[in-house]
Formats: sequence, C-alpha cells, structure tokens
Amino acid sequence: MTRRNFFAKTGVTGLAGFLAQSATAEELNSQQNSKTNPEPTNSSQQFSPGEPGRDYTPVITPNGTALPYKVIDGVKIFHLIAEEVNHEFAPGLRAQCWGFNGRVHGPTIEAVEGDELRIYVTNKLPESTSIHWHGVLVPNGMDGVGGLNQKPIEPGETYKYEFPLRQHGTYMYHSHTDDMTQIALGMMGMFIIHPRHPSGPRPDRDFVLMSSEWRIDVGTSRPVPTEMTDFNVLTFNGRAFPGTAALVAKSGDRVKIRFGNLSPMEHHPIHLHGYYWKVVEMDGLSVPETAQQPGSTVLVAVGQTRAVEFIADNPGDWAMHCHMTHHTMNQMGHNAANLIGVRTNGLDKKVGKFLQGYMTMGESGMAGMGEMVMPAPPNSIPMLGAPGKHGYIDMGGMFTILKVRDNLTTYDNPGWYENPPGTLASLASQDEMQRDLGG
Ligand SMILES: [Cu+2]
Repeated sequence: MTRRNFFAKTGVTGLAGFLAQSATAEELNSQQNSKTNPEPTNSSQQFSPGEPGRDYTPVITPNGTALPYKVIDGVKIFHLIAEEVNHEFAPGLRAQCWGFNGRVHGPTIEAVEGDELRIYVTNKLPESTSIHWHGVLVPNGMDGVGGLNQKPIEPGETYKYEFPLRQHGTYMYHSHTDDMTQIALGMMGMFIIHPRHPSGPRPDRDFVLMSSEWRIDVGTSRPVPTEMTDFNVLTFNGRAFPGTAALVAKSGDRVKIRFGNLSPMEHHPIHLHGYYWKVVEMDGLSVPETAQQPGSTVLVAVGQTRAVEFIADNPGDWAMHCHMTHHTMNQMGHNAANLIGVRTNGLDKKVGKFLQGYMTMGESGMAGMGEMVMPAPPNSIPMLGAPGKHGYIDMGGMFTILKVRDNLTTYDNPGWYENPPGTLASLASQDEMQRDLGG
C-alpha cells in the first residue's frame, strides 16, 4: 500500500494522530535505509567490507552499516568518532543520544582473523570515554576499561588501539568509562571477525542484530541513564518496530543471525516464527556441530552474543521478536490501572469533556490502542504497532520481520507475503462449525 492510498483509505490526512505521522511498516521497511542512515562521517574511506576480493560474505546490519576502513602497510585502519547523535528510533520519536560516526548504535566493525587492526577513537563528547572490545582477545592495555587499562580519552583527544585478531566470531564494542550513562545513551556496536579459513558452508545471508533498551519519557528527547527497571523503548540496532528493517532471504538461503545484547539491565529471549535454528556460536565461540542446540528461541543475556543458523525453506513474513511481551511495546506507562473486564461505558466520553484526548486503558484488552487516532504528545511513538497486510499489527519495540520468498532477484524488501490459496486463517462458516463442532 502506498502512502497516498493509505491516507486516502483511512482519511487521516492532516489529523494530529499517531497514524498521520507514521508510514506503514512496509513503507518503513523499504524507505528507512535512505531516510535514516546517513553515510558515516569518516571521509577517508577506501575500502568497505565485502568488496570484490574479500574472502567472506559481508554481514548485513539492518538499519545500520559497516565501519569503513583503509589498509596502510598491511594494517587495517578504522576510525570511531564518539559524538552526540540526534537519533530516530521510529518515525515520530527522536532523541539526543551518544553514538559513533553519526549513528546509534555505532557502525559494525568487520574484519578477518589474523588481521592487524589500528582503531582510532576520537572523543567529541562532553566527558571522557574509552572503548572496550567485548570478547575480543587483546593485550591488557588495549582492553579499554578507563582507569584500569588506560587513561580515559578526554574530550577532544584521539587515542589509538592496536591489536591483532587471534580469533573469529561475533563480538561487540562499547564504552567502558561512565558505563551507566554512556551505554544508556547508545555507545555500543557489533564487532564481527570472519574466520581466516572458514569450515563448513558459508551463509548466504549473515545478519547482525544488537538489542538494547531505553527509558525515554513521553515528550522528552533524552534517554534516562539512571533507569533500572522500567524501560519503554526496546530496540534492534537502535530501532523500535515499526522502525525496524525487515530481514530478507530467498528460499534455500543459509541464513545466519548474530544477536548481541548490551541492554543496560535485561536479557532477551529472541523468538523466530516459522523455523527452528541451531545455535552455532556462543559469545563468539563456535559450537561443535554435535553440540549445537536446536530451538526457535534463544536467550541473549546482557553482555552475551549468540549466533544461529537455519535454511530459509519456509516462505512467508515471519515475526521475530523478544518474547517478553513488554519488550514488544513502545512507550507506555506500566502503572496503568487494570480495567480489563470492568464496564467503563461512556467514561471516555464523559471525562473527555474535561480532559481532551482522555482514553481508558484496556477495558477489553489493549489491542487497537496504537491504531486509535488520538492526539499524540509531541515526540512520542504509539504504544503498539503499524498497519500490516491483514490489519493492524499490535507489536512494537524489539520486533522485526523475516521475509522469505521463492525466486527473489534482489534482496530489496519484497512487500507483504501473498498467501497461497488455502493457507490463510479465515472466518469459519456456519456449515463448517455445524459439521465439525456439532450443534
Ligand atoms: Cu526482551
């Protein structure tokens, strides 16, 4: 559905409603790369991971990008710039965060086992910082814990980290000075090391998804670093559904998904519909084939990485999300009264005379709350969802869609799945109910 006929159908053009400011999930999936992902600010790039001649399948960072590098005297040179970033979590919600090279989270560092790295870190923040290479085996003085392993990088300074890559796998990087503030504001990214001598089949699609969580009070634009329990924006790669880009694969592809979690406080059981996978990496270490746990949900605790693999042999639009239900919601107050089953007939109308836009929470469940056209506080995203092919999708937060199709010619977003005849849940007829359920 295009934006034009979406607005024509729902008639909300010009309304100050949630819907008026949001595109369909499909549109977001197809547009957001160009809208929200500016090229990195590093202008000295000469190479990008995945160029012809690279002996690996480059990873895909949905809603993100890889950090460019150049090679000087055989050393791969990267440059991370820690800086404030005005970041969009989903259309309608932006906040002043801290990230790298104009991004939240930072770009994915991608290199190969055996590489010699030199990573410059420039601090453009108002306070000191330092960067830890999470899970990467480095000399002690390169480990990045401010005060313990190095002097903090003061505002305006540039430090260099140098180390060889002695391993391969899925790792992360993050601030390790004033961690509570800097991680809560977004200073993290993924660090992927490809094997020098790959064994086993190479993935056709190799995705990277980093989980995080934020407290951003409605109408404000600064994440709250002191929050310990009540996070209201849950993200994959810094984006909340419907702002998350779909993962696209074609039938028969070997798909690898690398999960990392640097949420301040919470673990995330990530669940994929339509498939089971095998866990092939734990904290970057390859799991021997005979020990690879099968499943469709993998718990990714804070500080952990997990990588899973499966063959994309079941076409469709498959949900993939954290299974904690409060982690697939956008901004809401968690202290609302429980009114499910309470008859509040007419209450909204009566109170609405005095309080414009008043709405009772969930008399008959909360589905549809995101769909209602109600005045939105400035800079906030609805609690749930986006329009989908078959109606409104009551999901938000740490939710995305795996799109698998036969005969794809590109990996651009293919739109919504066309269900083959006889494979779509539908309203039961009276005759069918009489036949199968009896009188
Ligand atoms: Cu979660």
